[in-house]
Amino acid sequence: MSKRITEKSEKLFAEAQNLIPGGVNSPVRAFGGVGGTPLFIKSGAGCYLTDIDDNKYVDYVGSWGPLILGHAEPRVISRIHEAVTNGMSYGAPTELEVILAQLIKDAMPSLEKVRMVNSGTEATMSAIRLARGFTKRDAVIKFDGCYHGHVDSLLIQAGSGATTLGTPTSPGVPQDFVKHTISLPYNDIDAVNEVCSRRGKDIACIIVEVIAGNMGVVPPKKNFLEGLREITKKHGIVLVFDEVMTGFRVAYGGAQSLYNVMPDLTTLGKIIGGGLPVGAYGGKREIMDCISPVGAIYQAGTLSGNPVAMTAGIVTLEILKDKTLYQSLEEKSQRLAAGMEKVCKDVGIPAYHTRVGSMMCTFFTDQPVIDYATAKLCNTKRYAGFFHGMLDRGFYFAPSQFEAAFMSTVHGEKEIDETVDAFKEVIKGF
Ligand code: HOZ
Repeated sequence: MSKRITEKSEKLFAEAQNLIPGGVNSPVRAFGGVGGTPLFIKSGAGCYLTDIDDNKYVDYVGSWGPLILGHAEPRVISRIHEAVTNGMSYGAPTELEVILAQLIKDAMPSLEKVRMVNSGTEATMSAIRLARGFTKRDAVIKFDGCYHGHVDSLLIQAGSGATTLGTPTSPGVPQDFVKHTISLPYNDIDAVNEVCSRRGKDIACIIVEVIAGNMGVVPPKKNFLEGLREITKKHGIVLVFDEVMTGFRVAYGGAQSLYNVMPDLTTLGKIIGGGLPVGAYGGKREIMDCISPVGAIYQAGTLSGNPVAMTAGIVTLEILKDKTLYQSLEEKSQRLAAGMEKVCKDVGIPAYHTRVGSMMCTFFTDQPVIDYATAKLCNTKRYAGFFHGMLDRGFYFAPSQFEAAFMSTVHGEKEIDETVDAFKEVIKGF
């Protein structure tokens, strides 16, 4: 292992901090959860990232999930080039929006109608408004440690950067804006039942990350999703699956196809933009038709459905239609997760490993992680040691214990085995 030089990143970070709050445009990137200076990235190719000091890393962040095909996938890039030559955005309908909506509906039949937006945050914010307008109720149930973007009413007990930086409930969100939000422990169906049996008639929707991915990766317990479906049906509550991370990631049909539970509304992002900023929400026709201009619930966006982002999404989903890609993602992810798990056992480092398809997490803890309370018991100092040890050896994982690692279709066995070897070296030093 040669000593990495990160002079240019350090210099740029100092400059950036004078111009951009914390030097970053999204908090987790600042390395606050692990210490040190964030890397400034120059380029990405396949499963590799190169920073401005010319250090090369195997990337397990993949732009936080969207790059399931790796960086600068040639077919995606060439179609984007083509799209750009026709103009960037028209603020008027295009055929591309219809094509992407159809691809999404074919993959996830519970989305009878889809509205495109520009980010996951926009998607969840709009879905909440829609559920409230549709049911004419105000209260919303979310789960501790789930993160649905930086929507005011959902920014309580939130995971991701909010947890990483110790502000799961953000200042600046007036109490009045969250007085209708009820946050319950993830995976605790009894708690949901209890609240709904008392207040079912007040609750507009339950929003849940089908596989929680913002407190590390925490899969749903058996019957948790089925329980949510049953309870929401009984009380006329809209069930919203946040599949911003899991849609087209854990399966082509998303986590809902994997667990075979169909929500009323779904939010999407990440992969459906193929690396460009896109979000979407969709679901039952009778609910979706309450949105303006058919219904009265307002939601709009100048850049929504813009042709460049739609093109990136279309080509990505077309490539992903090849189901063998998911099989190979499963095998590679299994190889990495099993390798890391074995290393922890062999070396005697307590760790809990979770994985669903190509989303995975190593929690440094000696007990199972099933919810936010157990996720927070992890040894974050140890995670920081893991993160920097891996970085020094050329492997880029999320700079926070409370995020996921992502495999892409272009990671090879060679990179995976080298990752496991490096991991062994790192944790032997713990
Ligand atoms: N909220 C994102 C992860 N779940 C982090 C995005 C970023 O910092 O770029």
